[in-house]
Formats: sequence, C-alpha cells, structure tokens
Amino acid sequence: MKFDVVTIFPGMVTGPITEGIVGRAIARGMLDVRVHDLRDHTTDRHRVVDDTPFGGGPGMVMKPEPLFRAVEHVRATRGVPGGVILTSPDAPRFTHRDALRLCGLDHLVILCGRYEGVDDRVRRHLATEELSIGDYVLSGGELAALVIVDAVARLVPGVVGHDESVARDTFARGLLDFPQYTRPAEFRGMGVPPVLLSGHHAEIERWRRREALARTLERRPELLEGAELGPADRAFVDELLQQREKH
Ligand code: J9T
Repeated sequence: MKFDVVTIFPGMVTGPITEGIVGRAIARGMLDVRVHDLRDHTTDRHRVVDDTPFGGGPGMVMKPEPLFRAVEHVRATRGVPGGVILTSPDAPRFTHRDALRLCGLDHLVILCGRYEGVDDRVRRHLATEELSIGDYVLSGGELAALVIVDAVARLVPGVVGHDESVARDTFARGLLDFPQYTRPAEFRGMGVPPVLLSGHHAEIERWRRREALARTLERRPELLEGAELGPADRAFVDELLQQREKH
C-alpha cells in the first residue's frame, strides 16, 4: 500500500514511520510511504504556504496553491490515489471502521492541516474526505496523519506478523480487551487470576469473554450496542446490570 503525506514539517513524519512495525513493513517493501515538503510546491522566492484570512481575524490560513500542486505532483509521479485525506479537528472522527475502508483503497494522500485553518477550496475540491483523530486540537495535522497511517497500515495483510492478533484487536472484535498477564505468577505480592494458570482452555476463554464484557460495560458501554453478543453474553451483561442496580 502507498501513502503520500504532505506536510510543512517532513521530519515530524519521517522519524516515526521509520520505527516499529510500520518501519519494518516499509523496509520489507509491504508499505511505500513518501513524505512531501509542502514548501517544495510553492512558486515564490520565500516559499510561503500561508496567508492572512479574507474577512479579517486572527491567525493564518494555509494557501490552496501549494497543496493543489503537491497533490498534482503525487498524481504525476506516484499515480492516482484512491483518496485524499485532509486532517482537521472539524471533521468526522476516525475509527477502526474507517481504517478498514481506507486499507482497501491501496494509495492514500494525507494532507496535514496547520495553523488556524486551511483554505476551504482545499476541503471542497481537493480532499475526498476529512478526518479528525479525536476531540482535541493539535498544533498540526502531522500527528493525526501518523495515527491514520499506523492504524491503516497494520490492517494491510502481512504488516503485522500475526494475522490473528489483528483480528482479535479491541475494535475489530467490537469489545475492549480482556486483562493480560505474563510471568512471574507472583510479583511483589501481586498474583494473577488462578484460572489463567489452570490450563483449562474453555474456562480461560469464558473468563476472558466475561472480563471483556465487564470492562466494555464499565468503560465504553456504547460499544455494546454494536457488538455481536450471543445469548450467554447477554445474560452475563444483564447480570452485571442487575448487580449494579442493587448497589
Ligand atoms: C491542525 O490539525 C488538528 O488540530 C487536528 C487534526 C486531526 N484531528 C484532530 N483532532 C486535530
């Protein structure tokens, strides 16, 4: 899968993508990520990428021309992308579902928004969609672009070593994860749930399912509405809700 990230801070993006699982997938040729310096697509001597807003007001707005030219450069040198994403806090929130959809597109351009905003013609006529990574403002879209690249890339077959771990991930299953433990079985007086040491696989699976349901109900109850729950799951959740009423 190909990604082209357009930014005024290329170093902010290049560093992180060369590390970890994404870095390994790039080295192995499974991912092809290019980072483009927006200033390379300006035409003036000072390489200006922003300007004051029409109508007045504080802050600067990113100019349309360098962004349009950067995407034209990507099209000419890398092929026509399946999508052009603009990162913005004023956008629908990026979720696991978006990551699954985007990984099917094979080639994505991500435009990192900066400053107080981006000329709206970029949003309307250049981007195919806008995404926010959560309800907070960042100083720039670079971290958002990295989040999107990472979440999409790990769904590309082969990028994560174990396909099974991807399928079992929290949002792929629709439930939060169950608690995990590793050696030692006793650490500074803290034990681990005995069932995990029992070797009884059916019991372990049942315990994990129940822990995942309880945790989801406690921390993210709205996820239970979209999760696929069997009759035993429902009965357990009802039990938890009844216990809650008693307290
Ligand atoms: C400047 O960009 C942002 O502040 C941004 C981008 C994407 N998601 C956010 N939550 C913020």
